[in-house]
Amino acid sequence: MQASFPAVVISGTGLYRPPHVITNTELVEAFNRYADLQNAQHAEAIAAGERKALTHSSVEFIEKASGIKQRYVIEKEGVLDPTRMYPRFTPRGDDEISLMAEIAVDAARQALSAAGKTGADIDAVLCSSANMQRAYPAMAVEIQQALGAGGYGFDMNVACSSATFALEQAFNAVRSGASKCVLVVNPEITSAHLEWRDRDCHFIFGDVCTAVIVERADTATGDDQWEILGTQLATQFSSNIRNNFGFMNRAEDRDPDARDLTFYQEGRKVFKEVVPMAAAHIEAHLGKLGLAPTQVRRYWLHQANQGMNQFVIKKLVGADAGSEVAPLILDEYANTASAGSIIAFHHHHADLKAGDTGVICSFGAGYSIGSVVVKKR
Ligand code: CO8
Repeated sequence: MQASFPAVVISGTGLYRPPHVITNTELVEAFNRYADLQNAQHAEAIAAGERKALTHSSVEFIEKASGIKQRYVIEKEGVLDPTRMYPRFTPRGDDEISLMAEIAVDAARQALSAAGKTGADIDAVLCSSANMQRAYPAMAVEIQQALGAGGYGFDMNVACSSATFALEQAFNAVRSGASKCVLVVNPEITSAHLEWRDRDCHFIFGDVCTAVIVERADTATGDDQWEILGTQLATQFSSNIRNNFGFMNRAEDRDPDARDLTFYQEGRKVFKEVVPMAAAHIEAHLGKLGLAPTQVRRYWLHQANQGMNQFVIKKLVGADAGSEVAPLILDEYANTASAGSIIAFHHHHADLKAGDTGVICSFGAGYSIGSVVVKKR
């Protein structure tokens, strides 16, 4: 006999948006100043052929190759200082809330308010993002305490698929009866692990935090509920998106400024390999639920590259679909790692009607792909 599970819904979302914007023009100006300084400093080595001169970045390239026009960051001056090129954060004491927890609590309070819940209603907190501020204690436990939540909390990391993978954990915890109301937060402080001195990737990422409340349909009281019809996760190992920063670095006597200790990738390979994987994954998931891709009203896709999303949608629905079918937010936010598909959902779901279906889907490092199929109640 098949077990019957209660209906589970997403009943609220929240979004922390950092206070500072870096436009492509500002970004490129800072990078080009940095490149000129470096080239002047190493002029002799460059002339002797011992070192390659750095080439200027360009706004036109960034917009054409990615669709990104700007990004939000928590701290701007350090990033744009050509003698620094990364954000400047003030260290906090052990008795102060950490930055990751602070932005997660902000997004969580918005999601709780949208769902008509308080922190006391939450009995599990999943803090899921591409990088963690520290190893322990878990940020999730800190967030749990700050919100006055019960139950348990833990951190998890599946790079750009951290949000969808956490949503599956939340969905399973609620439908199995293990948890009543789960908070998923995705604080992405990408500015601290992006290599702003590398023109191949300096334009890609932005900071943000998203939050999602997952609970049983029979406890949900908010007027904006999305039943989770199913989740599907997949991984396949690849080194094409990588960051070797970790606790072993000191013991390996690594130079802390080594290039592989921040984000790096083979962007073109990622583009080519991940598009067909993501499209096939979504199609198979929908098939299991008895749905054809053309029956889906909206796709809230991972936000890494405008062209990637257009190809995925073309494979799924067989035509160039506009923002009505697959809204883009990366022009404004850039790639926000795991938060991108959730931001797209947060901003672009209010016009859908009861019975409409949609797919939240992430794809990224690992490789990892996660899809969550939802229906408006
Ligand atoms: N300005 C001018 N020219 C440039 C620039 C620039 N800024 N950058 C590169 N170029 C040049 C290159 O040098 C190259 O020149 P040449 O032909 O002479 O060699 C030319 O432009 C073309 O370069 P590419 O082939 O690299 O350009 P693409 O068209 O492939 O575009 C992209 C590059 C935009 C990166 C594209 O490949 C892409 O978006 N790929 C998909 C990447 C992706 O989705 N990655 C996922 C990453 S996110 C993730 O999984 C989570 C990681 C964890 C978060 C980390 C946070 C920091």
